[in-house]
Amino acid sequence: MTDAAATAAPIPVYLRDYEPFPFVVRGVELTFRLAPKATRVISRLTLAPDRVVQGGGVDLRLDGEGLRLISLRINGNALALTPDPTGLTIPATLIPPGEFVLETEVEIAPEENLSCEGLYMSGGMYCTQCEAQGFRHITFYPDRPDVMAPFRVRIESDMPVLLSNGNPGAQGLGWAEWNDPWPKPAYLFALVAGDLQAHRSAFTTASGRAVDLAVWVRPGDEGRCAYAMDSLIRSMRWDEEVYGREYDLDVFNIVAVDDFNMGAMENKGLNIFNSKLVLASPETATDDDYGRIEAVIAHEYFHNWTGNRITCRDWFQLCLKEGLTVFRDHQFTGDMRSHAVKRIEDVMALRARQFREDQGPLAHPVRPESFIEINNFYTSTVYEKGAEVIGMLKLLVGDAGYAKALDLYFTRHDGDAATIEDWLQVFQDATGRDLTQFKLWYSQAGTPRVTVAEDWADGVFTLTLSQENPPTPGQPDKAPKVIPVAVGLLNPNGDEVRPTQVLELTTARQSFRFEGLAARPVASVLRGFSAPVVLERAVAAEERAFLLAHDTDAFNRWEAGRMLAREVLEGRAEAGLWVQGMVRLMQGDHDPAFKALALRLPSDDEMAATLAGRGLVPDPDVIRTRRRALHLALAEALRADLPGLAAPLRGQFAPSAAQAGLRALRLAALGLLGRFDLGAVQAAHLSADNMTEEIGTLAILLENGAGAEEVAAFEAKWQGDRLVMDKWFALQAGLAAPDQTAAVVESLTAHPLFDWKNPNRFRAVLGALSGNHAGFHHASGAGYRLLADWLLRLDPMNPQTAARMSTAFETWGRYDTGRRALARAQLERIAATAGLSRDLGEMVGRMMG
Ligand code: B3K
Ligand code: ZN
Repeated sequence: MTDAAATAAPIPVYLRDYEPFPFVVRGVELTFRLAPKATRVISRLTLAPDRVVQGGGVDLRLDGEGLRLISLRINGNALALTPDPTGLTIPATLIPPGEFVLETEVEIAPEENLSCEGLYMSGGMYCTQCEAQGFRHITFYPDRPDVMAPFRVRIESDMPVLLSNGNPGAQGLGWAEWNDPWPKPAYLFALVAGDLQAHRSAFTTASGRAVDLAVWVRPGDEGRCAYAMDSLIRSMRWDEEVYGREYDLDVFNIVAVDDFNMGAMENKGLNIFNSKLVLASPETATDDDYGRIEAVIAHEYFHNWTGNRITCRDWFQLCLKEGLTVFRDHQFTGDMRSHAVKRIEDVMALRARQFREDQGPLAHPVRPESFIEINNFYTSTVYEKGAEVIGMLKLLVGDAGYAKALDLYFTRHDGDAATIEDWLQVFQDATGRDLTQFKLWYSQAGTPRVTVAEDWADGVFTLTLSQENPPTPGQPDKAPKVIPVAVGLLNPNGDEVRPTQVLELTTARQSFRFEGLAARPVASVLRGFSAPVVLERAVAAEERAFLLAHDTDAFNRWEAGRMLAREVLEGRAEAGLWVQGMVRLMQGDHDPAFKALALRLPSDDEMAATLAGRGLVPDPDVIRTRRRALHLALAEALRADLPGLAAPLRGQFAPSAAQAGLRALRLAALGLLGRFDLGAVQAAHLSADNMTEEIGTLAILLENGAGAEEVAAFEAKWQGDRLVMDKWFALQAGLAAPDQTAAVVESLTAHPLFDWKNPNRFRAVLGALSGNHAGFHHASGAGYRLLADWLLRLDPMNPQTAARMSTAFETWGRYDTGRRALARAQLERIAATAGLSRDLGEMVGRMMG
């Protein structure tokens, strides 16, 4: 961003200041004359005062940044007004009464736009990204989600493929028209023009509408679209079957672009995707890539109803569409794959990102109350905790209540720009449940800590649950929340004596009695991770081992192993019980994907968070050493079983959940085997016929300080493939030994293929640096310095990605004084830099507290 707006003093926006827009936009007609250095955007808006909010007699404010205004007319009469750095105000005195037409013509330069926001170029094609406030970089417009209008678009360009939202209209040589009948906010606008190839299919909706489907990619990539298309078709069917939601246009287009700030974008009828979330073949994509493609294709498709047909009144309501859509995509993946495995993976991700956010200086409520740069609030809290909140709501009102509420939500709010109040009202009306206390989940930041105490007397088992809601920035005191705690009871012989029951903890401390038991039971608490809380429970290691062996709830069975492993890594429990539990689990008859998850040790960052949560100062080197030692102890105990567990799969590759689970288990076993037999890993690497095993085995070699030759061979083989080379870069930065991390990263950034302006490549190297816990937090401060250097370099060009990647520093307060001083010095250096973006400036300011 080079315009003045980006460098002006940042002004926070507050939820409490919301005011409706005083005009309605009845129609939008846009003409684009595309040219890399001088694109003309001609806009014709039909406007009228909004009678509901008594508009009229007020100024008309349009947003616009970095636009060269060529002409401005109202009802055909030219106006000579000069825009300010953030937009254009048309004084009330110049606005005729009733409906009027406002025409503007502006010039922009997509080729010079390297921010991946607004209209920009990627790999020779034109594309757009408007959410949250990119449309104002394209033309003057009331760029806010509560202004919804039908759009007609005409694109003029010599590019062969010209796409926009809605249904195709007339077209000819060098031009095409598109017509989107569904009123939408400007953030859902999209345009693509390029030399693209289509992978096509078709879908007929439940009510008989024929929909043409296409995945558009650069020539040469057509062969890698089948899985994305298959995922789309399954998503469309699922949303009809599970939520009764049908698609509503004649076409659905997906376009893959190489330069993209995030995963994908749900523009109406024209989803734009980061190419890494579309393109897949067994040779180039891992099982995790396939899983993510399926989930993100579904997520963007599901937004058609939760986000597009019903959108957000203002950006504070972001979780209304994101929390719900994440919740829906989690349900979808569970249905497609395994609910137990999906839940474990989601909780691991929640703890790694959202708990980390909630327990640091960037903590904010699921519905924030102020922001400086809205793009900084596309966070794990809004998305993942937003989804957890919906999961709790569903538990509290039951499946039938949830289904009833969702039906009411879709009928009552179709076409609306809605709020969290609207959403909760729907649940109150559909189920009769008072949600006043529940609403605190939207307004209070921070992860509650729930403590469990138990008592056994006179045949009565009592569980006493207490909750504590720690202070977060700007929120020193908090009221108790309603926390659904799913509990089951097991007999000492392992049978379940009480099936899962949801206890509602609504006060600071509450007791729940279980009567009629013959013997003291073993409690399985917080089954399925029924609430996003930290559970504090002083349990003997033997009891954890018992639950690891017997719990009928798959999540809690995994959790028992996880907690035991954490305690061993903290030095609070002996390794033996955990190791033996794992050996038994591996010999048992369980889903291979589940076994693979059980074998995964808590990450270094998770251990640092655990220690910090107990008021201790984590030492990254000690954490790393202990983790390696426990891994070795497990390898030794499992020695006899490893060759069997690591055996190659038979038959043809399929990206199915079943095969993915088997491959994950094989790789986990190879990782253990590699502790004494790197030859077996090298052989597996050489014979790999799929990327999951090729990169997975390379990772094991690097973790063990080997793999130099294989790294070189991999580069020679894959240097022409951007997505695969991202993996190559990430692996080396992420797995470098602590003392060498900074040097390795520096040499990677000097590599001719290190195109730092490409967000995927930047993330591959610098994101992997921050994920290398002991390397990034090296006592020399070299990791901190290196990341700060690159953030400062990226910021003037792509502030969104720079700001997002700065969150590597959010945990700086956890560590020892030396590291804290070094990290803080880098934050201060960034903050003191002249011309810092609003995005990075806000993040660094919040992190410094
Ligand atoms: N809604 C977009 C995210 C837009 C991010 C803007 N900085 C993708 C998604 O959540 O589906
Ligand atoms: Zn989304």
